[in-house]
Amino acid sequence: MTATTDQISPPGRLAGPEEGITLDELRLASRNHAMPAEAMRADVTPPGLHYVLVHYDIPHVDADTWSLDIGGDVERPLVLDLQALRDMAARTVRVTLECAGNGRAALSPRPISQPWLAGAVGTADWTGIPLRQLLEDAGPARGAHSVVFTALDHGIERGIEQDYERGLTLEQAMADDVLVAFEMNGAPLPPQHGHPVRLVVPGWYGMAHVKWLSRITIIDHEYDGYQNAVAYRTRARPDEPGEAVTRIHPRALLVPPGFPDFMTRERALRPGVVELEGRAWSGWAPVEQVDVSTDDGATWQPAELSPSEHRWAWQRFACRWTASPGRYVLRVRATDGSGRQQPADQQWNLGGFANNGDQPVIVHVLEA
Ligand SMILES: Nc1nc2c(c(=O)[nH]1)N[C@H]1C(S)=C(S)[C@@H](COP(=O)(O)O)O[C@H]1N2
Ligand SMILES: [Mo]
Repeated sequence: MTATTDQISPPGRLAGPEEGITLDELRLASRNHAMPAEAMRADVTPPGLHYVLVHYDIPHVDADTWSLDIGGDVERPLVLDLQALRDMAARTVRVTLECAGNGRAALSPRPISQPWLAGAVGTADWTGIPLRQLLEDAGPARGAHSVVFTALDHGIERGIEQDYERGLTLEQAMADDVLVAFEMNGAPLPPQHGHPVRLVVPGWYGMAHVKWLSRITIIDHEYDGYQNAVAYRTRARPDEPGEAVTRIHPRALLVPPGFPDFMTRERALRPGVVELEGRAWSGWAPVEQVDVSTDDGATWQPAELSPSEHRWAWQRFACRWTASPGRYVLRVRATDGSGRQQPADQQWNLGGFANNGDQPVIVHVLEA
């Protein structure tokens, strides 16, 4: 008898009340790394420090034989190799990418999946061809509704065998700054970030940015594949349809001040005036305010927010703090122009998606 995909792929579940991180979660966590918090200091995340999330295996793709098919309900189906893409007029867009599951490990009960703390984020300069240009070249047929992005990685999720694949509506796909990208920070894409070509959908959570892109298909109905219709939805119970996860909710994170304890990562700091700095972002509207608390959220003061020319990248904020000896819990929270503000608590849902509760940073200010 051969195994069905159900038999080798467990259903989703929540951790028990006292259940620690499982070996399955540790295995995922050691493949999919976070950005170290100290890299929050840089506007563009240095190579290798950007977070990585891969559902299945990193596929081996030969850039010399790779090509991108654009077809389905179009007037002129296209096949483009890497050189053909490189010969077109490219653009570079600075984009902060964040995994929709960022913060999941702190939820209670914890959804068993990639157990992110708060580091599933990074910012890169992505260079590529505007997707709108490629779609216009192919000419969507009348009645075109959605665009499907199919990747070269393949696996099983919750019993369903699939290529990694996501859909956008035609309107979402035609938005400014959506790129079919072949460079990250001025170099060819590294294997783990989608070599040779990936999609970049600025302002959206990571799952929309399909890596190892191989096919773009225009369809005349709403896309109902696994990653859109089943996986990335916020639900309180498994039998609900839930809401699609789309844009990134506002978040601010500190560059951890001082120096860390090896095990706990709690911070030690000498007394005196310190500049607290960090970065803040939102996919809904530009960040308008960042507040800082040094008393665990009891009181807040606004930080100074640096102006930014990059709509889709995080912005620096800073404030001065006169630190005197003692133990402190620092918190920062962002508010964007749509009125969304980071809540004090993580929002719970079954997948642990889009939760953007503000993060405590524990600081011990030493005696002088
Ligand atoms: N083909 C493919 N694309 C993918 C994924 C994947 O597993 N396969 N993971 C998605 C998810 S969930 C995230 S958060 C981002 C992560 O992008 P990065 O690894 O470049 O940071 O890629 C997205 N694109
Ligand atoms: Mo993700």
